[in-house]
Amino acid sequence: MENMQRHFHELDELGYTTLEDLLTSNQVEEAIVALEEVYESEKNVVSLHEPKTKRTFNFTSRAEISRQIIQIPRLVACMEYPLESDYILSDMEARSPMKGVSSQGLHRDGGTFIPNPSYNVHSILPLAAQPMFALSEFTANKGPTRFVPGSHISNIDPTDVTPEEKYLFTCQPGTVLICDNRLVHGDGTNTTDEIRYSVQGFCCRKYIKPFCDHTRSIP
Ligand SMILES: O=C(O)CCC(=O)C(=O)O
Repeated sequence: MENMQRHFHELDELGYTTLEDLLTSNQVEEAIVALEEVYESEKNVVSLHEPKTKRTFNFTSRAEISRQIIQIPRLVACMEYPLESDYILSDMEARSPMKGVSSQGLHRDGGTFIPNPSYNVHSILPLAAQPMFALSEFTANKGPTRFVPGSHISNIDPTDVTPEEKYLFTCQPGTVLICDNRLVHGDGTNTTDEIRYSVQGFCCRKYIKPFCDHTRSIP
C-alpha cells in the first residue's frame, strides 16, 4: 500500500483528500450496473425524496461490488485515521443527479460546527467521515461535488460562502473523495444529458448507531 501520510495530513489540514484510481474500470462498470438494477427496482420510491436524482440506501445489502469497494485497504486507512480502527460502516447510499436537478445548498452533514477541543482532537473528532465514489467522470457541468477546503475546522456559515471559496471536485471515474464529516459541501448543477453516477459511504465512530442493520440485511 502507498504511504498514506500525505492523505492523513490533507484530512487534518483541509478536511478532505482524494484517492485517484482507487477503483478499476471493471469495478466502476460493475457498480453502475448494480446501481441501475437497484434504481429500476425502487423507482418512484426512494428517489421521490429529491426529484431528478436516482437514490438508494443500504446498497451494501444489495450488491457484492459495494461490499468490495468499501473495504479497499487505502480507503479503510483513510477512515481509520480520523475515526480509529474500530469505526463502523453506517450506510452506503447512492445519489446520482440527472439533468435539471436543483442544486443542493452547501451544508455540513454533521449539523452545526463543532470546534476542536483543547486536548487531542483525534480522540473525539470527527464523528464521521465519508468516501464519495465517482463512477462517472465528474466534469464542471455534470454537477460535481463542491466543498470549502478547511471548513471542517472553521466556523463558517455555509450560506455565507462566496463562489471563490468553493472547490469543484472534478475527476475521472474510479476516483474517491474522502471527506471529514464537518466539511461544508454540496452538489453542483447537472446541465448535461448524462446521469452523474456516484455512491457515498458513511462511516462513523464505534459508539454511533449505524443507519443500517448490516448483520441482518447483508446476505
Ligand atoms: O452528490 C453530491 O455531490 C453531494 C451529496 C451531498 O452533499 C449529500 O447528499 O449530502
